[in-house]
Amino acid sequence: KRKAPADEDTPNHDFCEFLLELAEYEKNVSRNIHKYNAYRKAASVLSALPTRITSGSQAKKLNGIGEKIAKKIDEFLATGKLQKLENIQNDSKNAAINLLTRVSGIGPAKAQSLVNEGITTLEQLDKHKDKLNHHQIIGLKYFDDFEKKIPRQEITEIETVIQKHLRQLDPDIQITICGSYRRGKDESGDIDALITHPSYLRKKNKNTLKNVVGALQKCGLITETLSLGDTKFMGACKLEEGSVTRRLDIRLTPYDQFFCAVLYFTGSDMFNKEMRAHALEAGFTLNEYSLRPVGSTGVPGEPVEIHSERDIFDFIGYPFKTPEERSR
Ligand code: DCP
Ligand code: MG
Ligand code: MN
Repeated sequence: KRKAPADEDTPNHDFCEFLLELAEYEKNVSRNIHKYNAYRKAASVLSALPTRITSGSQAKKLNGIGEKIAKKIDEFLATGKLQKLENIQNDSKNAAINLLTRVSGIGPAKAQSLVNEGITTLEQLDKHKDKLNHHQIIGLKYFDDFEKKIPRQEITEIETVIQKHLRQLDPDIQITICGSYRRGKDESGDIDALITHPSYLRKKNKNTLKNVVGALQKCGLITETLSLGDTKFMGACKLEEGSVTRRLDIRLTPYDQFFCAVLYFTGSDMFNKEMRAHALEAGFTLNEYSLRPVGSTGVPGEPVEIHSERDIFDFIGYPFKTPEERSR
């Protein structure tokens, strides 16, 4: 669940680093999602700059960087650190909350209440499993594994295994690995698999996902289930005996919603936010299911017919970006 740190080879990497640390603090400890988004937006803007920022006032000219962040950049340039961040990091309660939120299934509110009950380490958490649900227990069990990045090659191999078993189940099922893998990253935090079937059109398809998960359990690939519904599986898998256990998400999408689903599930989350905002400005509402025009009444109309990812960009007049270009 830790978001990848800023790319180390960009000229403003150190600014991005402290902005992302502040973002984590706002999400996990303050629980201020607006500030979280603001810090992430600022980091994303800075990470895309080809040259080094040399002053706060220069940074302020950028879209997404205001007075407060400009001041922090000046402080960081002058002193090499940020007092606010030092204070945050030196507070042991903050540190404990941050640690516990790294367990899959533990959110900021749960972490807060555990710390209030005096649980501040993974060892203590392990002794109080009665306070955890199934997802959180598995998250704790695989704490180290789930924080290890997954090399691209391993995801490719897992995809091959899944494909083989899907073919045996039903040769018409299609699978696309999305997320950071589809954006071309060398390593990923988890595996995001999207499946669809030509005969699955909107109507509920009660058993497809359960059959898929069942088959992948039977062959030993899926080792844990965190949650399983009609369209969404969250769990864990292992390529072979002795391999690291990996987080695996599977979503089942109706065939006619495939391109909106693949766009959403490819991300990044920041890119999705920007694209959805652009869609609204162009008079459309975009989500993982459909693209719909929003009339003057504000009520969304019937979904637009989509035949490719590019169609979605074209409809809202947004310049097409390949998955590799969507990582900000
Ligand atoms: N997503 C989103 N908003 C969220 C969470 C997810 O739009 N709050 C979408 C975009 C993500 C995709 O789902 O790219 C997959 O989510 P992940 O958390 O798996 O993120 P990534 O695959 O992008 O990165 P990682 O390598 O950390 O898994
Ligand atoms: Mg992912
Ligand atoms: Mn995921």
